[in-house]
Amino acid sequence: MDDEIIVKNARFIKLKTIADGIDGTITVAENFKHIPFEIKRVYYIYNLGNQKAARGKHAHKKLEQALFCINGRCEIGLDDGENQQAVILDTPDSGLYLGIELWHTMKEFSDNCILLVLASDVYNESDYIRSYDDFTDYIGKKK
Ligand code: T46
Repeated sequence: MDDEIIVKNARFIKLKTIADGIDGTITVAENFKHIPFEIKRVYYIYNLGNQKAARGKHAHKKLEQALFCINGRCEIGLDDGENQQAVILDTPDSGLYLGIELWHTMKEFSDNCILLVLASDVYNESDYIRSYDDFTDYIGKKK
């Protein structure tokens, strides 16, 4: 599993965290500070008890996102059309910036996984590229 991001348009994000001893911990994400875009949508994925669960398998044309596994763990497969890698998300204060034109797959979820996603825009199906062939065509045409 990779500790270093080699694909385009992705990087790890570290959030500000304040530990309050026996009273727990606060982790904070602010627009343009920890998150490199204005957050327009928040969604979260859970109920991932089935070991075969796999999500994603698409890329976005314009949407930028930040993924945080705020409980449990999961694996994110990343493919920019040239390089592929997999990263693990398993701490609530460290996440993944997922930029444009990156084919991504989420899998290997722990039973208790909650994947929180911050997105730069509202839901728009026309921003998705849901076929891998269309993805390679799309990025190929832009070169
Ligand atoms: C992404 C990864 C990380 C909506 O109606 N509104 C929404 O905001 C979202 C996120 C989804 N939906 C609908 C669209 C589908 O009918 O929910 C259904 C499942 O969505 P999808 O198959 O795209 O879910 P994932 O987990 O494969 O992908 C999601 C995001 O959709 C996607 O943008 O990058 O998480």
